[in-house]
This record gives sequence, C-alpha cells and structure tokens, in this order.
Amino acid sequence: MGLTHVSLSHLVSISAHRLQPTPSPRRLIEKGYAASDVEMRSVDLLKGENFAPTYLRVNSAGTVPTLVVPLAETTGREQDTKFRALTDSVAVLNFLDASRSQQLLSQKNAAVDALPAPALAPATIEGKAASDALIQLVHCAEADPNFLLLCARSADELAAQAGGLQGAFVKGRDEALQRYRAEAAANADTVNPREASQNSKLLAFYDDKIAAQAPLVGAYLQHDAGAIAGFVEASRKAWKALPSTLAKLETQLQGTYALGDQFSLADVHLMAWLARLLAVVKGLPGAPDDELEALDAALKHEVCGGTAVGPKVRPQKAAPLAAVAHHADLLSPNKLSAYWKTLKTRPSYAAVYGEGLH
Ligand SMILES: N[C@@H](CCC(=O)N[C@@H](CS)C(=O)NCC(=O)O)C(=O)O
Repeated sequence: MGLTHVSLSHLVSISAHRLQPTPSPRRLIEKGYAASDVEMRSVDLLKGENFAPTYLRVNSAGTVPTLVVPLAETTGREQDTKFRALTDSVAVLNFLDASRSQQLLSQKNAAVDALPAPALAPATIEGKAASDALIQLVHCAEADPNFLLLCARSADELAAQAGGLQGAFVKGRDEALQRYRAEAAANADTVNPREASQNSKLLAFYDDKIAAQAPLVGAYLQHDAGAIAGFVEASRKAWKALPSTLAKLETQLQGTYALGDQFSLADVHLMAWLARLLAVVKGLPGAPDDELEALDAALKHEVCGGTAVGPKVRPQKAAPLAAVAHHADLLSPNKLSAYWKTLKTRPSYAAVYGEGLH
C-alpha cells in the first residue's frame, strides 16, 4: 500500500529547449520519452508540501500532478520564456501525448529518434467518446481510491490506520495547513497591496482546506466519537459505491486494452486508477497477497458485512459476490481481471510498479 508513493507525486517542468516531463512515468514510458527529457520534482503529500505558497503559485488547487510547459510563442532564444502550468492529470497526459510527434522526434538526436512515439489518443470520434467516458469514470469523486485509502469501515479499522500511514498523512497535512495558515495570518498587515491580496487568497484557501479536512481530523486525530461515527458511515458508503464503478468498467472495456487491441490514453488513466485501488485493497486487514483476490475479498466484505460498529451484521449464506455480480459479472474470470493481467505485461507497469503497487 502506498502512502509513501502517494508522496512521490510529481511536479514536472518542460524547459524551452528540451522536452521534459512528467507527472506520469507511465505516460513517459509508453510515449517513448527519454529520461533526459525529464525534469521531475517530488511534492511530498505526507508533509503537505502541496499546500506551500510556492506550490500554490504554480497550482492554485494544491493538487498533483502539475506539468509546467513553455508557451510555444516564447520558446525562441531571443525571448524570456513564459510558462503555463497544466494542473490536472487529464490535461497533463493529453499534452504529453500531443507533444512528442514523429515530426518532433526527427528534429532530435538519433538515440531519442529510435524510440517510438505512438499516438495514444484515439483516432476516431467513437473511440474518443469511449475513451472520455472511461477517463471520466475513474476520475469521478465517487470512485476516488485515495479516499478509500483513508476510509475506515469500523472504529477498529480507524484505530489501526490512525497508527499507520493514513494517520501520518492526516497529521502531516493538518500540521502543514495550520502552519501555512499561521504564516499567512502573520503577514496579514503587509502594506504591499499585491502581497496583501495574495495573502488573503492564501488565508481563504487554507480555511477551506482546514474545513474540508475537519471530518478526517476529528476522526483520526481528535478521536471525537461523533466524527468517528460520521466518518465510518461515509467510509461504508464509499466502499458500497465501488461495485457499481467496477461494473461500469467491466461493461465499457472493449478488448485486450480499454478501447480494443491498441494501448491508448484511457489505459494510462485506468492503469493508475486500478493500481491505486488494488494497492488499497491489498492493504486492508487480512487481505490476500494476490491483488485481484484482495479485491474480491474487499467486495465480499461489503456484501457480507465485516467488523461492524454497532450491531454485528451476520454474514449472508449466499455466495458473497453474487450480490456484487448483480451489477455485472465481477467473478473471476472476467474482463477486468484479464485486463489487469494484460496491463501488468506492459514495460511501463514494471517500471512504475516493479517495487509494489501504489
Ligand atoms: N483532478 C486532479 C486531482 C488530482 C488529485 O487529487 N491528486 C491527489 C493525489 S493522487 C492530490 O493532489 N491530493 C492532494 C490534496 O488533495 O490535497 C487530477 O486528476 O490531476
């Protein structure tokens, strides 16, 4: 399970004369970018570095990834380069796909030329619609595996996680928010109007984030009984929503890869999403080692009821996945598990997940 890896998300920049890149090593590798093309910087989410004022100047949402790219018209030697930041993974990946064409390659050196630069965007209107639908599906808040990572379906699960990486994440983030907020508040009386305006924006940002994170802080750090009950309920709801996302995926997968027999942009997004989800289920208490079995086990838990707060739910007699299978056939073998096994054969998989899923 990968909170350590969550922290290794990247801020990336592209300089004027060199293509650099990428928040997504998957994309770099699948697109044939060379290591020398890349200038990566890590933003440690465990320490709340994504909330630093310097980072917020680049990405005002305070999320990763960010890709900083030069504006085309300022890439001449005679001009100062101006940059623009792409601040979400869909825009970043689209940019990286479009930015390494064969034409561009032919202007570069032979070693780099030798690497293929396949177009990963679908070529047809139907393909694009199917691709967009899949990408949207795994980026919707309801299917956010990062939330599932923090979720606790019982007070016991919460207590276990509070002593682990999840607890460290909530704590590190809370401390960073409080510290950055205090710094902004200390500068509140600046006479420089520009600084004053920046400061009030920062204060508003930190206040919003602190309010949004209050349920997590209440449950994880303050051990507040009401907050714990509310968080357990929200967590169960999030887990219950998972089968329907998986069922949609199951019906939308079109072939060996998401859109058929070619690896495409949708696969880059799906690989990241599935890897994170499978890392989460593997990290659940008592999970089997095999990630697909761990997913089955997590889904079973939802159907049978697991360790529960309040009255114990009796495990149902019927096959647990039968209820999940109501949404689609999620029993192995199925399209999704075959698809995952195919993704695991990609060189980008070995490069990104060789040391473990995250
Ligand atoms: N829509 C954005 C969301 C990215 C996102 O939420 N990233 C997570 C890490 S995987 C993040 O930055 N979390 C930090 C936070 O929300 O404070 C994207 O796809 O780029």
